[in-house]
Amino acid sequence: MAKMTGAQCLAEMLAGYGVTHVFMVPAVLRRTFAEMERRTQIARIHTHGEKSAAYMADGYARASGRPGICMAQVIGALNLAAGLRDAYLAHSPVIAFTGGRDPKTKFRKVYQEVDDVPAFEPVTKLNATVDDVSRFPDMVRQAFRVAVSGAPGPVHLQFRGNEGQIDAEEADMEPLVEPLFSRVPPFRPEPDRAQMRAALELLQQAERPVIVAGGGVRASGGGRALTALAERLQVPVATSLNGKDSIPGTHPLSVGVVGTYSRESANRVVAQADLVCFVGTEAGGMTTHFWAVPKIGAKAVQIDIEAEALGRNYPLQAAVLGDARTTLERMLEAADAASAAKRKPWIATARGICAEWREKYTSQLESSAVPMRPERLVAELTQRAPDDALVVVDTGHAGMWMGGMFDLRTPKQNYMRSAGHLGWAFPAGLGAKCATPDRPVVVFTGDAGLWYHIGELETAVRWGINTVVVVNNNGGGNQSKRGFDRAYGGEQTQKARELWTYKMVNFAKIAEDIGALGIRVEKPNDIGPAIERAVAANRPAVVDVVTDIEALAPTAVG
Ligand SMILES: Cc1ncc(C[n+]2csc(CCOP(=O)(O)OP(=O)(O)O)c2C)c(N)n1
Ligand SMILES: [Mg+2]
Repeated sequence: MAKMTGAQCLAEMLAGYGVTHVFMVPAVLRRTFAEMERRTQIARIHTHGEKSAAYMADGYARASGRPGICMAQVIGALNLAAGLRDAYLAHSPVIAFTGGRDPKTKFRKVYQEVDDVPAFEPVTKLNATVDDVSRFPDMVRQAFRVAVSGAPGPVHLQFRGNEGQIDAEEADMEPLVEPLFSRVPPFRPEPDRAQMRAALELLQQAERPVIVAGGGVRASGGGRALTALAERLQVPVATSLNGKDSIPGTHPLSVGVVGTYSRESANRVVAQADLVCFVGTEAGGMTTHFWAVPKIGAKAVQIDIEAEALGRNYPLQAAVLGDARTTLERMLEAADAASAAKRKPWIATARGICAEWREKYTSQLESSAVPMRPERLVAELTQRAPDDALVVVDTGHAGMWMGGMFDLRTPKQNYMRSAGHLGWAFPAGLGAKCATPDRPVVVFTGDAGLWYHIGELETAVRWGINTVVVVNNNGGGNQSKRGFDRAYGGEQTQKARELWTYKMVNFAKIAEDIGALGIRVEKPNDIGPAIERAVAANRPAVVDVVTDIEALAPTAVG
């Protein structure tokens, strides 16, 4: 134990946990920032908003498996809480620090203050206050422990003082660090042998099984074990959006993303399966097209690290509690390859369904139309994304186009997606690049998505965060078009377009103005070279691709 300030303790602990960047809007924990400069190499990225700071921390966390740290003073706390929502939905280990009320002044209408703590409740696994400086070490350790354990997720610590001035106080403390909790997963629980065998037997007996792999496979680094098991037993693999990078899209057993933002082939294969094996997925609404694919009552087995996920949405023939990678490895060790032969016809059927999907969409994927088809843009990205690219995708149409039509070509490529919040991808892509500076990071977003946090282009330039942003720019949020047609009882009025269209803007020009590389693309043959140039530039870059505002992504097959 040594007498030290909270600021010294916190700076040393963050460095000890391997934190390389923190994301925030000042002013919070100011003395901690001074100590970071004195004692650590931590980069202190100040952003243009607390929500984007949270998204950057989220992108950092999902890209690296290490907790992402974001911060706000009391007045920015709810902006930060709003930004934890996506991390909560996607099980991303984000740790948020805020300033908070001082017992000496609370309830006296102190400047900028409300009780922020309740607002963090629905978006965190742990939501706690640090009221005495001597609690810094144990509370920070608990924050890391909770964020990365089990199904990971956000944590909030509120530090006393609107700017967390408690960090100036002294106590006898030891800045003890537990490296075990510096990344996901700290533990790899072994499955119960009998339960694992029961699931395996069912998979081996099935004639038309399918595996649905989710974000839990990605978090446990289970992609290789998943692919090996699928190959050994000859089982097609569909994924959730969060699990898209657990098997390359070009693998012969991959049938695509299943659910609502999906690929028709995946939905058809899952709907025809005689057994669905869920691995590391909550089998939530998005992954099952609101429990229509497969239908409730379909024969199912499930593997998850959280007991409460097992059977929540589908009654199970076998439930296996365990780490996804470990469980898949145990199944692989025990798998009977001879059982694969009977699934030859099923594999042929699944391949046929995939071929039908490709044939159906070839004309769009190869379209030379102007204004361009988004399908062509996505096909170009499949071909041009570097072999080790980390692709970060927004929601809405971006999630539909990319989830359904983009393919990862190698196991070294990764994919992360907004769990529902428009505007997440750009800041998340900046955070991801901070976490993995040696990898090309490519963001895919619509124009409405980019507008949300476009100010962070300045952050990217200021810090040299060389993320490439590909904008599917149609001058509006045209995913809303169908919804407004329905709302108007058929076809919307011309005036209704004011509800979802914007001024068509040249984002490449804005990027250039701020000091990034900007490339405007108006012809399909120019997309590929523009992406390659942007990736090679090693600068923050925006590839602004003008596409057809009437183009709508195919809806899910039920
Ligand atoms: C925070 C948030 N607010 C609203 C929405 C609803 N929403 C989904 S897609 C979308 C428009 C998307 O526009 P854009 O990014 O330009 O993509 P496009 O549909 O034009 O391809 C909206 C408003 C959302 N997903 N998240
Ligand atoms: Mg748009």
